[in-house]
Order: sequence, then structure tokens, then C-alpha cells
Amino acid sequence: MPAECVAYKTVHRAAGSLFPVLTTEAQRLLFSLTEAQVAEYRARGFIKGPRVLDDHQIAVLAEALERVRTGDHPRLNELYEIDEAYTRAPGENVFHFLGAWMIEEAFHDVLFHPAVAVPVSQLLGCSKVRFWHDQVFYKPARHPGVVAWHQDYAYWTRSVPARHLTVWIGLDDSTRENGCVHFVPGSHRWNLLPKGALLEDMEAIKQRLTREQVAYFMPEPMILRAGECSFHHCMTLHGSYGNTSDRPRRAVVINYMHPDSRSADGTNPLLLHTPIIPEGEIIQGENYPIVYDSSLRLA
Ligand SMILES: O=C(O)CCC(=O)C(=O)O
Repeated sequence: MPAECVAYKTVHRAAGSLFPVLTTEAQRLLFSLTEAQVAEYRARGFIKGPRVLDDHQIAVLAEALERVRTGDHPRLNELYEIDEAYTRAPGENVFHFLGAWMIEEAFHDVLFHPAVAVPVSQLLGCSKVRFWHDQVFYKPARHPGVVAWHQDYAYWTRSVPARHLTVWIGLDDSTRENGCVHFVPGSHRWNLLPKGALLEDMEAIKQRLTREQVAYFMPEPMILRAGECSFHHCMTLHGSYGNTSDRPRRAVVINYMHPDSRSADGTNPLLLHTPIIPEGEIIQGENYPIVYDSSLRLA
């Protein structure tokens, strides 16, 4: 079947061979985080992760991204969303879309990549890891587009409880100059702040913080090489400034959740084109695959 017809979301394992498949305990150990890394994540709400993509994997993902960005893709109507802020004002807002996993094999297979899924299971503290959705953030060269300070969970309250985690993977080196993500240490213990426009206003958050939160608002830049990743808790406050460099800054973002997460909205689809899940029921089915189960025995 030609790739442009494959219903990737019905395939709950890697469809191709771009990423390794976990077969041995030794491999699992290799992909695991240390106890110190897990402790740092719990204390601060984010950590720098390892390099999870090699140059070839980066190139394949970047090509797939380009097919979507240029509009040169026969299945764009299957995506969950292309951010309307970009559609309205592409010269001001970054290109942000959700759902590439359903239309591009590399975006589908990276969800199952053990270098990503094994650490996520450790950080979520559960043996099974459930996929929630994916995102791409593309900051063109010399572009003012920001990602405003936010907690991811502010956009996800329709899935409960807040036991979600985000993996951010760079397809380029990310630096202060090109608008790397900044994280506020300890903010994962804050209350849920009201959400604002994701792509538009870097200063808006200040009005929503208490005086104490303002005092602890000390963002740290996450400087990464291409192919490296970071992990952050769904309540961790983060954002990123514009790209003042001569090259785009591209990121693949994968959002995972606890396998027992439940629907908190029985009247609307949790994601576009997906069936309604009655309130209180576990979020599961073909749109939300289990990508890893640490209880499976390996050689
Ligand atoms: O790539 C960015 O600048 C923002 C990413 C982000 O908001 C996220 O990973 O949750």
C-alpha cells in the first residue's frame, strides 16, 4: 500500500525500521534514565534528556515536516489542527500543528522509539505509557514568533488527572538565539494558571502569577544539540522567544499520559476527528495507543 494511504493510527507499533525495537534487557538499560535524572525531574519539573535521534532520523523527520509545512501533502485534512494563529498571520506566528503521527510514518514511529518511551515510563512512574497527541513547532529563520509562557495541562483539562508529560525533540541545535524553550524550575508544583493564546503574547502570563510566583519566576534556557531532547511535566511553566538566527528552529513534541487517564468531556471529541469518549471513561482506543509496556519480558 502506498505510504500516503496507510492508516498509521491503526498500527500500534513501529510501521517501519527507522527506530530500533526493544528486544533485550541490556537495550532497555541503555535507554533508561539514571535515578538522579528521575529525582531531578521530580524536584524541578523538567530535565535535559539524551540524544534520541541520529542524523539520518533527523533528516527523515525534517523531510516529512516539510511536506506538511509547504502544504504539499495529500492528507493535511486528517491533522488534528494547524494553529489558526499561524494561518491568520504567518509572518508573526510560528507554524504549529498537531497530528502528524497519523499521516507520516516517521512521525508515527517516533512515538514508539524506546529511547523516548523508556524514560517516559520512568518519569510518569507507570509501567504502561499511553500516547496523547503530538505537535510540531517550526520557527522560521529571523522570525518574531514566540510560544507564550504556559503549562501544557491548561490545554488538556479534558483529560484527567494531570499525569501527562511532554518530550521535546530538536531537529536543529536550539540556542537562546533561535528561540530555545525556557522552563521555570519548580513551577510544576504551582496551581493551574488560566490559559492564554499559545502563540501570541509573551508578557500576558505576568498578570496571572501571584506575587510569590513572580519571585520564583526564574526561567532557564534548554540548550540542546539537534537530536537531543528534554522532558517536562504537564504543569511546568515554559515558553520560548522569537528566532533571531538565520536558520529555522524545528521541534517534534510528543505528549504522553498515564494509561488510566479519563475523559472529562463527554460532549465533544477530545481531538478533532476522534469519537467522543463518555465522561469518566478511560481514554483508549486506536487514537491513544499504549506505546510501551515495561512489564513485557525481554531477552
Ligand atoms: O517549541 C517551543 O518553542 C514550545 C514547545 C512547547 O510549548 C512544548 O513542548 O510544550
